[in-house]
Amino acid sequence: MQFTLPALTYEFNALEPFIDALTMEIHHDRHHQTYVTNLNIALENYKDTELTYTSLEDLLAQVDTLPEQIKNAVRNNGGGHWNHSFFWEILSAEKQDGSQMKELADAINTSFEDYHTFREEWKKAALARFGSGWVWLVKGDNGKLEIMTTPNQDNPLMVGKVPVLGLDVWEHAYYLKYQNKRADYVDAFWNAVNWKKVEELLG
Ligand code: MN3
Repeated sequence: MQFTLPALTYEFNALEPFIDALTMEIHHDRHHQTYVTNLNIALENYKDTELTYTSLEDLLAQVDTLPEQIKNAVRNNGGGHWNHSFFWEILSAEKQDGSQMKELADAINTSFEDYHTFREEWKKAALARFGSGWVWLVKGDNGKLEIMTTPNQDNPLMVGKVPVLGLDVWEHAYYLKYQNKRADYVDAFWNAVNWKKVEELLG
């Protein structure tokens, strides 16, 4: 299976001023492309052996049991490819008010008391993730939504969870505009969330 870089459905500058155009361009065209390229190289070099998967999601779900020679490459680059593909989709140039979407608002209120509490917990998690990683909103076991973070390019699929929202907190995602101020980037993110997509993912 050969993987390819998905095109963005909006311009690099579409998320200004919250996420700047240069960051989007480098993030998509270089960082994401590198994950795709390195994932393909790793799988290409491994094609003679028994490795069966039907999709990237399938591959990531079995990452812990993959052969040692390919495990880290798939974890880092396959995770990187999936995470960024997901991230581009949950961002939107059109400002959306998630609180006006009933199913979404109900899910957040049931899981976190209210939207404000959800935002606070999300920010706390984003700032507590040391170094590089991601913050996620996932479907929990009891039908409620949960916040989790992962290091590097790990993601919820690797532990059997389904994400509905994610935020890249690697420095490459915000450093040009926000430098060391991750908190400001986390706050700005809410202006660029594609809540319609999130609600769709809630299912
Ligand atoms: Mn990134």
